[in-house]
Formats: sequence, structure tokens, C-alpha cells
Amino acid sequence: MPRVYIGLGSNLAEPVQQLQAALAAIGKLPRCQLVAVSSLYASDPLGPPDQPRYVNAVAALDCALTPLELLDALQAIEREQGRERKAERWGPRTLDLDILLFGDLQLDEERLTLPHYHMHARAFVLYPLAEIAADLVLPDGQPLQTLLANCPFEGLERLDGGDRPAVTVG
Ligand code: PH2
Ligand code: MG
Ligand code: MG
Repeated sequence: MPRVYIGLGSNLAEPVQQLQAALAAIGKLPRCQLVAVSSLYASDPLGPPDQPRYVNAVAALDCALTPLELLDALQAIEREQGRERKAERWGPRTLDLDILLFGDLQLDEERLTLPHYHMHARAFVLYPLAEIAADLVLPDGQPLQTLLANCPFEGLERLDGGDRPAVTVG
């Protein structure tokens, strides 16, 4: 089964509870096994600044669904938790579930781009990911540690008070 990484984000309606509810729902997905969950991290919004801070995390899943089956399932969870799709790019949301990586798959389709576009430079994705997959290598051969070395931790706040994940190169 491919190892899949999912980025979770919320900045409306009790973000911590939104992420906890989403993780419970992800844990019940058919033909999938939740294998690890990072700590929760708070950060300022990337995009329009007039919105609340986000809470983010990353989960690892072994998944026998197809990528589009998983996308449908994750969008159903987003909808169940009150996600409204608005025109504003990067606007506030109750829940955002992004497939970051689906095994070594590289895909550029209308509904799904893999790896997730922009994950390479977003601290709120890379540091939670490093907590649960420090030795990960992306499908294009780039080690996660190289991306981390080019992406400052600044602005992230680990909500459980733990240390920032170690960066071992750079
Ligand atoms: N998601 C966005 C837009 N901006 N900013 C932070 N800090 N965290 C997010 O998850 C995020 C964002 C669109 O998906
Ligand atoms: Mg997103
Ligand atoms: Mg999304």
C-alpha cells in the first residue's frame, strides 16, 4: 500500500477541534490505515492577512484507495465539517485536507496535482512532515531535509510546546 501524507489546516470554528475531528474521520477511512500524526502547529495565514491564524498538522496513511477515491473521501470530510468553497484564493476555512504525497506518484490532473504544489516551501507543511517522516525523499529525488534547510521555522508555533523538528543538513 502506498504511504500517503495529508496536510490538515483550519482557521475557523475551533481549529484544534476541527483537526481532531478530521483525524478521527481519516482514521475510519475504508482500506486505509492511519500510521502517524504530527503535533499541531499554529501560524500566521499565508495569503490574505485579514483572517485568523491557522492550525496545521500532517498525517501519514497507508492507503489502498486510488488517489481520486481518497480525494473524494477527504472532500466529503471537509464538507461534513462545514467547508464552504469560496471564490477568494487562500481565504479562511473550517477544514482543508490536502494530499501532499501519494507514494512516489507524480500527477498533474485537473483535480489533483502530486506532490501538492507549493508544499516544497511551506514551513507549516514541511516541519510537521519532518516530525513523522524525517528521512523522506520526494518523488523527484529531493530529500525533505534539503527543503527544510531552505525553509525557516520562523512564524511556526508548536502547540504542544515540544522542540522544533531537527534539521540535519544545511
Ligand atoms: N492554507 C491556505 C492558505 N494559507 N496559511 C497557513 N498558515 N496555513 C494553511 O494551511 C494555509 C494558509 C490555503 O490552503
Ligand atoms: Mg491547502
Ligand atoms: Mg485544499
